[in-house]
Amino acid sequence: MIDQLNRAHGIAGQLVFEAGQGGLAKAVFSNPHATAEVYLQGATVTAFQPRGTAPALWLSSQAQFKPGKAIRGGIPVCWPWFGPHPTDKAKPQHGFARNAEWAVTASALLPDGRTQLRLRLADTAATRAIWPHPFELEMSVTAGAQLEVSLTTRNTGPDPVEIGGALHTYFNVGDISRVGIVGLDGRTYLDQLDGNAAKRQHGPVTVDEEVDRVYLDTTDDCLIWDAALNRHIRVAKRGSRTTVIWNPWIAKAARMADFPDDGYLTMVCVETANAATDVRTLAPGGEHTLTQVVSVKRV
Ligand code: TA6
Repeated sequence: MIDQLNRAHGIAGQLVFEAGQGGLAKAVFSNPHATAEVYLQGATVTAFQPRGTAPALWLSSQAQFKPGKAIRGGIPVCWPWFGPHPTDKAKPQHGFARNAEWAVTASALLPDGRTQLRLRLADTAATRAIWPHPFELEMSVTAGAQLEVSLTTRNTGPDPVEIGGALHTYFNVGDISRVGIVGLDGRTYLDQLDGNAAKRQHGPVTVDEEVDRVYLDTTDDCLIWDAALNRHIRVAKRGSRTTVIWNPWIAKAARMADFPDDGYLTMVCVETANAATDVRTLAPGGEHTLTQVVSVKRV
């Protein structure tokens, strides 16, 4: 498997496939701009580190790397719904794309020195048993000074389908008590911790308790100001009008087996989503692309 991947898609000195944690296949990017890693499990980007700065993404030290299990950290792909299934709680939280093994379809060294990997997931009997629709999903991961991740959904079936989801990105921060997230001031959010009550954001988002919010009607960039690491991380997006902010804080961190008890101190999720009022309906043959662009700036 690994040898086959390297023969078909490896790029000498830029992109190599190897057995990662739990023996799961991963692609390792290395170019003059940055290093990055993508597991075929869930097409999960688990690392992105621009040269000269600390890792931009947070990956749980207790993440379980095994088939069928979402990797805790990096950029899990929530699809074809965000959060619990709208009507059937027995269906997997955040859909099934992050639990599935994706196939590599292409790789490229782009003229500007960035490295690109493309992966694909299409319907199977197993997915149709969960969600009775044909589909084709493509993930494109491009690593350079910025990380660009795009998830394209194609409706390959005869009926319209409703698509939700998110690029559920875990960002690495030096000290959550010294973090402010700018870009959501004045926006309405649904507070997932208060019965989805609609509230308004005043000023930067700061975290000193569990935060689980779906911000509505926003296409703006978010800036994660990280004083402890003297940097900010810009999170830009396309194809999304909802941004989710999450930090589990102490009690929830302690309850998650794949999340270290003190992990909440050095992470925050800023997720590029199609959730709540922002789910999309795709006509037969239609497609939708959800894109997140991450860049780091020392300040
Ligand atoms: O993005 C926020 C959220 O929906 C939270 O409610 C929390 O459940 C988080 O996702 C992680 O979900 P997971 O299924 O990966 O444990």
